[in-house]
Amino acid sequence: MTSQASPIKILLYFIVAMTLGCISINSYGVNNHHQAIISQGDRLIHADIARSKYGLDGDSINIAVISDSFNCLGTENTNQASSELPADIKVLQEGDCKNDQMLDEGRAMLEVIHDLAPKAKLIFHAMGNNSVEFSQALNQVADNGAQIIVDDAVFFHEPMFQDSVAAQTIEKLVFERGIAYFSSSGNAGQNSYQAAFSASQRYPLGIKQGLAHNFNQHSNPVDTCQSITVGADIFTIISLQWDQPIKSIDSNGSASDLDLIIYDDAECKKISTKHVLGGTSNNLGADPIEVVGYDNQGNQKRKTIGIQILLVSGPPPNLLKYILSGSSLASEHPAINQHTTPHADSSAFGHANANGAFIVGAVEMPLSGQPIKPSYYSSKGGVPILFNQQGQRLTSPLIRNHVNAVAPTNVNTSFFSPIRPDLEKDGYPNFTGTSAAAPHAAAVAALVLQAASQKALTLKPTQLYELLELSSLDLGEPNYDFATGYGLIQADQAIELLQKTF
Ligand SMILES: [Ca+2]
Ligand SMILES: [Ca+2]
Ligand SMILES: [Ca+2]
Ligand SMILES: [Ca+2]
Repeated sequence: MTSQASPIKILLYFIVAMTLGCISINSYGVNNHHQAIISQGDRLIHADIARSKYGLDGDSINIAVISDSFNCLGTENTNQASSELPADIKVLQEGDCKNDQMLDEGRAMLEVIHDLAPKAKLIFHAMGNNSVEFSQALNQVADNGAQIIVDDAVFFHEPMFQDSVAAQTIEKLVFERGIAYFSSSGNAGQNSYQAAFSASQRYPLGIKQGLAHNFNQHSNPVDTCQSITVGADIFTIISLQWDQPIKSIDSNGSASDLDLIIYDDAECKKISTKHVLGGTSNNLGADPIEVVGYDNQGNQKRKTIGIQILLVSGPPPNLLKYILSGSSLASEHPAINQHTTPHADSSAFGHANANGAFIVGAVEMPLSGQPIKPSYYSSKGGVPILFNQQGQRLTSPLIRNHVNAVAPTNVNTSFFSPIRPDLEKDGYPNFTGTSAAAPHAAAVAALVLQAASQKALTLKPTQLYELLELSSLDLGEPNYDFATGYGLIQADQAIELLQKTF
């Protein structure tokens, strides 16, 4: 995409880049094996044991996946792929297949669920273009009987510090309709910067363009330019937000206007004109959000650039935060090179921080004999909610225990994605990113709900979550942590805990 792209094209681009693990598929590798392809994650989280020991298969439990598309690639009915999904999937709305960036990641998620909970009834709905359309998708799948919903969508315009329209819908579905909700944490990893606005007394582009933020937390020497590196051959997105209420969900909106300027060099000498989209909208009375994209497509190397944050008008925010889009491919993953804020690098935001949602991070499926490692790109929880749904500031920040748990990524499906490394070299492409982790958790939830129904029990989502959390294998820092939550999901232990508790 170039800077001449039409607004519609730009919008499309942002939409495309919103789906986690965003990559483009150039070819479809058909294979000739006839046995079922089972995610290696099935074993790692003992879903295989839960099935065999307790006779579970997810029978009669309805699970909905909300993601980019189901069968835009047209490969669903080709030999191997067709045996990897049940015939009666309800596709309520297909993604926009005219957009050549649709990857059928939703179908890959469904394949994972079908491996772990083979008798579960599956539903698909496209995620839509924004939080509002996503909300409609949520209600649609709920009205079609979903008992469990899982999504992997990211909307860079979703608020960080206040519950979005979609986050509010999720809260209702969970607490009023008893639907269990699973969301991938995101692939941003540690790529978030967070600080109070610090006045540098410098106006690098002139007084009218605004006062530059000083990135140096020690104040001196003043540094109004932060070096970051964007991924190779990809469009990197920065979502900058600050602590003022959101206009788009019924309030007065932002009292301040901030801009984010991108330079083609790490010292902020030359403003980038060719590669940048957005960053300078008027935020007064609108949302306190600037979404900026840097187009590095076509360049096979990562690129180091400089960013500047300017206060154009209004009071200086007490808190500003940005999150970079990420990738499960190291060459595509961006980095913040200086003035990092390691104790404030939370990056699971928007509906991936909704009240009542179970947020799933990722661990890499280990090669045999290797330890289990959290994925470097798995987004951390801890983003503070600062405003209530009416836009009034809370007396103290609300921090939810998100991420809730982790599940495996880098696992086999029949088709997704041929351009990711097939690490264990078994000939099946590996599905990577937190998008691959979340459906493992949702499938285990189906086994737990089935086991509960066999005891004539209807579990509330929060009861289900608690069973998954308390039976998880602790990872990372001892006990709960924002990177791995309560730990790695263990399906057999969750069922055992259910049997003991109820
Ligand atoms: Ca399969
Ligand atoms: Ca602005
Ligand atoms: Ca493989
Ligand atoms: Ca831990």
